[in-house]
Amino acid sequence: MQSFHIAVLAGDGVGQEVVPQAKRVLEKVARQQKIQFDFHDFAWGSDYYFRHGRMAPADALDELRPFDAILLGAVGHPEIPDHVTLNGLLLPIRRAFDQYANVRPAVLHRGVESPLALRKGEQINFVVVRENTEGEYAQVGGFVYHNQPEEVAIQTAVFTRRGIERIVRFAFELAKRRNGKKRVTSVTKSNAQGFGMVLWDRTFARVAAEFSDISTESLLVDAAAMNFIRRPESFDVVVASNLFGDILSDISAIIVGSMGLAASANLDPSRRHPSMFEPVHGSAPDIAGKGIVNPIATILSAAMMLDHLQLTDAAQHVDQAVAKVLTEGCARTPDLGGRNSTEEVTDAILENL
Ligand code: GGG
Repeated sequence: MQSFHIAVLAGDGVGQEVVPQAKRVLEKVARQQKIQFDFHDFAWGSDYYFRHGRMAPADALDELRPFDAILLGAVGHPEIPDHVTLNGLLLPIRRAFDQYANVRPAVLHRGVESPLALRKGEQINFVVVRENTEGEYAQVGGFVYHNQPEEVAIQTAVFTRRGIERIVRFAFELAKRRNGKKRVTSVTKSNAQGFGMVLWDRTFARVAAEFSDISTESLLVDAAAMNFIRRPESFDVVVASNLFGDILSDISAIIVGSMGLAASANLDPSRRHPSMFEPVHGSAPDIAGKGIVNPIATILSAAMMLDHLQLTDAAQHVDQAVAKVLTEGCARTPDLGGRNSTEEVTDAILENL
């Protein structure tokens, strides 16, 4: 029997509620497909921080390295600065395991209402590919005269030719594989940021020349934000820097109905390291502990994990079960206008699996 070792980091807030639901789905699909998941739960995150003064042990990355994949819930706590929680757990994992491609699909499912007034028959089905290891998230900079009136903070964005080239190439290859419009949109702000983003534009043009069957478009990030609302149906694969990809994928999540549906994969396409799968949403302290968080973003992230582990049938079965529940509207959490609990939505998905 094929067996997979999965590191599970439920993390903070609603992460503790959605990850057990994704595990229920994975356990059922494993029984059906005659595969096995060995889950190893790591109690890292904000509770760990309150006890030890850090989000995870010093050798956390070494502990995670041997796993086939990582399933993560959320990080963030109202009593700990966000830069501490993010830089203490999530970002080091993405960087250390070279998970340079953050893939965030945006699909408007049948039965789900978009807040946009779409023209009849228009579909939203695109994917944001976010550069995940450098750019504006590179931890380069520092404070001078810390906490003094003349304090200076320097935050440097790092764009490398290698980093841009590999994410742009990943986007083109994804566009080739996808059954979509065969189109890649590159997003920068190169009119204002005349170094890193100019290198991005040049690199995009150079890589695009290798893919004559894929059409291209280059947008400034402000125009991209506008066009996500104005013409969302026109996008297929959108490639953007770390910060822009993060912001744009919140827009893409909400126009397809809810942050509670937005899945993501942090991929090391070379497969040298474990890749990590997580919902786009954070720890949502306002609804944590109420049993009403939507588990679907995490369940769809688990389906992306199955796909990455080359368990294609299993991934499709989970996607189809979710699609059926959304189409029929038989169970919905409040973010989608329903009254069902987190567990009830998972129950409905399990019934359809
Ligand atoms: N689901 C993971 C999570 O908690 N994300 C919260 C967050 O702030 N992420 C920042 C990022 O992805 O850059």
